Amino acid sequence: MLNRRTGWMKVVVLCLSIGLITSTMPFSASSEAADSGTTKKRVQERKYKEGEILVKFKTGESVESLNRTQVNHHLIEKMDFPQNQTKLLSFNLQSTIDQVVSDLLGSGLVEYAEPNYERTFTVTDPLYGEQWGMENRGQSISGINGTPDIDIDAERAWVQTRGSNSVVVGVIDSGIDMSHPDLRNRIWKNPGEISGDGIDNDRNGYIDDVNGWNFYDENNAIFYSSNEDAHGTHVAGIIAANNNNIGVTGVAPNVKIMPLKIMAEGGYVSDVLEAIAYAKAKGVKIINMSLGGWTFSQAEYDVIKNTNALFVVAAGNNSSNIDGYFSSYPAAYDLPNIISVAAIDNQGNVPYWSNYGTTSTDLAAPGVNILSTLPGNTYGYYNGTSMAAPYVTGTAALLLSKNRSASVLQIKETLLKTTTSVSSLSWKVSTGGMLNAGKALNATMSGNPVRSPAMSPAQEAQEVQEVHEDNIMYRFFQRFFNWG
Ligand SMILES: [Ca+2]
Ligand SMILES: [Ca+2]
Ligand SMILES: [Ca+2]
Ligand SMILES: [Ca+2]
Repeated sequence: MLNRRTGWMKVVVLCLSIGLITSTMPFSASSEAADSGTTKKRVQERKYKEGEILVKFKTGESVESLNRTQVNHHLIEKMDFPQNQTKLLSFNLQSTIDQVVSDLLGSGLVEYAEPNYERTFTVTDPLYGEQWGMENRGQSISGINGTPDIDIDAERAWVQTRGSNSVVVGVIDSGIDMSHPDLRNRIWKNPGEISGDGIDNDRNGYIDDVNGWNFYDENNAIFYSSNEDAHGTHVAGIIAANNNNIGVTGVAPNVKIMPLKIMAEGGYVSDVLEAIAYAKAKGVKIINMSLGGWTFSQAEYDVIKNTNALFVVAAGNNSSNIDGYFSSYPAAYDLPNIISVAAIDNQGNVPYWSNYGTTSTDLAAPGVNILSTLPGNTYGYYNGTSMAAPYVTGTAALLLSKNRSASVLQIKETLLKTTTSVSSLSWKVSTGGMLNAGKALNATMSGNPVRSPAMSPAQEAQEVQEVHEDNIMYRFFQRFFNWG
C-alpha cells in the first residue's frame, strides 16, 4: 500500500497545511444524541406572533358579538379563513395573550382561540444541537460555553431555501466516503456517463467518471480509505450533509457535491489544475478549496482567473498574516472570484492558528470544534480554516439555489456585505465580520456588483488611493504596536 504511488513524478510541490486537527473524536450518532439539554429547552419555548390570535366563532357569532371583550382588547379582524370558519384577529399589545384567550373562551361565543404560533424549519438531525456554527444558543461544545448568536443564522437562511438538487458544488480535497448515510444522495452523478462499461461515454477524457474523479490516483475511486479521505468527508458534510433523522445537517442539505480528489496527506498543483478544468467543463459555479501552501503558483493563479466560478478558499492554519511575506495560496491570490476564509470559535474569538490579513482574507466562519461526517458512518469534531471555508461554500450554494441567474461576483458581494461585525475580526479580515447566511439569503442582490459604471476614473483612482492608505496605516500600526 505504501508503494501504490511510486512512479508518480510530479514536479510542483504544493506545501499543504490543511485541516489542523487538534481533536478528532469520532463517535456514533446514537450515543451522543441523548444528552443535549438545549433541545429540551427549545421545545418548551412557545413562540407566536405578538398581538394576534386565531379564533373560530360559533355559528352566527362574530367579533362584534363580543361587545365588551372586543372593546377591552381592541380586537380587530385581520384575516378571514371562511373554509374553516376561522379568523385571525389583532389585539391591543397592552393585553396579554393569556388574558385574550381566557376572555374569548369565557364569552361562550367561540369554539377555540389560540396564539398565532410560529412555524420554522424543522431540524430533525439528532446532533444538530452540537452544530453551534448553525445556531449558537450558548450551548457547551467540548466543554466550552458558547456566546449566543456567534453563528451563521442558518435557520433564517433555511426559511428561504435549503438548496436546490441542481446546484453542484465542487470539492477539491481528499476523497469522500460516499457511502456515509449522511452523504448518500448528496453526491453528484455525471448524467453523461454509464457506470462500469469501461467507456468514456461523455468523452471528457475520463472513463466511468460517474461521481467525479480521483486526480491523485487517476481513477474513478472517490474513496480510498478512512484515514486518507477523512478531511474531504468532513468538508462535504459541512456543506451538504442530509437533513434527515440522523447525524448532522449541512449548510445546504439539498445541493450536490462533486468529489474532486487531488490529495491524500498532500497533493500537487498539477492535479488542482486538472480538477478545476474538470469542474469547469461540467459548468460548476462554486468550488471549495480547503487547502493551500505558501508557494505562489502562476499556473494555479491563471486557471482560477480564467474560470467563471467562485473559489471559496481556506486562509490556512499557520498563525500568519497572509498579506505579508509568509502567505498562503490560493487564499492570497488577488482575484475577484476568490473568497478567503479565516476561522472563528463559538465565543467569537479568532483561534491563534488561523491565518488572517485585511487584504488577503475576506471574512471568518465557524472553524473550531466543528462536528461533521467522517468515514465509516461516524462523526467527529475538527478544527481548521478547512472547516470554515465550507460554511461559506454552503451559503454560496444556497444563494445560487435561490437565484439561479446570480453571477459569481454577485454571490461574493452578497456574502461579504452581509457579514456580522465581530470585534475580534476588525483587524483580521477585510469585512471585519463573520459569515451570516441568514442575512445573505434575505438580502437583495444588486444588479451590477463589480463597480457602478457611474464612477468616474478619477473617483476610482481616489478609492484605490484610500484603500492603499488604509493598508499603509494598518502596516504601520502592526509594526509599531505588534498588532495581530
Ligand atoms: Ca443565531
Ligand atoms: Ca467520462
Ligand atoms: Ca462509462
Ligand atoms: Ca443528517
